[in-house]
Amino acid sequence: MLLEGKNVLITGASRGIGRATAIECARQGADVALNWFKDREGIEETLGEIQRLGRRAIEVEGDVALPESAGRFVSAATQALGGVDVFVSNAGICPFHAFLDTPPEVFERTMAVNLHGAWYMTQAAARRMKEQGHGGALIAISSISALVGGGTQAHYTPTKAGVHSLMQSCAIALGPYGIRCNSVMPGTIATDINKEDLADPAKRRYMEKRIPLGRLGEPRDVAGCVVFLASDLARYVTGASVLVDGGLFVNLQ
Ligand code: NAD
Ligand code: RM4
Repeated sequence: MLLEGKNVLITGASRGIGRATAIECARQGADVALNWFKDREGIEETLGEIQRLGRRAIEVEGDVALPESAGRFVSAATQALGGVDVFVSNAGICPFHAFLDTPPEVFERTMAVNLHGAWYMTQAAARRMKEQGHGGALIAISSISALVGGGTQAHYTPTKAGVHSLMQSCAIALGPYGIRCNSVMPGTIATDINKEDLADPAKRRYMEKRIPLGRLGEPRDVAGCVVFLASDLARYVTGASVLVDGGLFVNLQ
């Protein structure tokens, strides 16, 4: 019960890594507030699983790309749960596209959701934590893509480097308030975001072969790391980033 008594807010919690993180946080004793967008069926499933664990959960619809979604989410969570202890910026998109003909709309939407959304949400959660006066933990779901490129991800990888950098700057800005800021860098985790990209069996096998642990990641592999960073076990960890990639990043030679 690493998160007993904590209220955890998570964006993009209707499926994938966000859902697994919400469920693991609840299993560890947290109450949760879940942001979602255009995926009612998914969020109902996440809520159902959390209620079965006997924890409190609320859902708040909102497009993270809109600045006003952030204040609404944090206010609703504060009202329903009583405060904000942990905030996880997870919502993201990756519409794989060849660089040379990526249209401006695809680039701008990816930036707006992944980077601007993370920024507004993080700021709103941090403001609330400062008001409460007892610290907190901010965690961004960055990526191995913050460190390496992707030929069909040139609009995406800068957003993941961006949220990693955001956590580094926030660690400095918010340290005086006892607010810890870290990022998690998943490798390749099998979710809907890359279902199509990995549908080609040759590409999937190639990816699997490059991972020392011999398999793609599962959403719950990432959730465990988020729980650690959110918990008091990580009380002296801030400004850090943790790769959760089965060893993929170091497997260069
Ligand atoms: P996913 O597609 O399963 O989940 C993405 C979630 O974000 C969904 O619940 C979706 O509804 C939500 N979302 C999308 N746009 C939104 C918006 N505008 N407002 C609010 N919610 C929105 O994908 P996932 O793999 O679980 O991705 C979650 C995060 O993990 C993303 O930030 C992604 O960049 C990151 N990540 C994923 C991988 C991977 O290999 N799957 C690797 C590294 C990082
Ligand atoms: C990650 C990483 C993965 C990819 C997802 C969509 O950051 O690049 O390999 O599948 O994004």
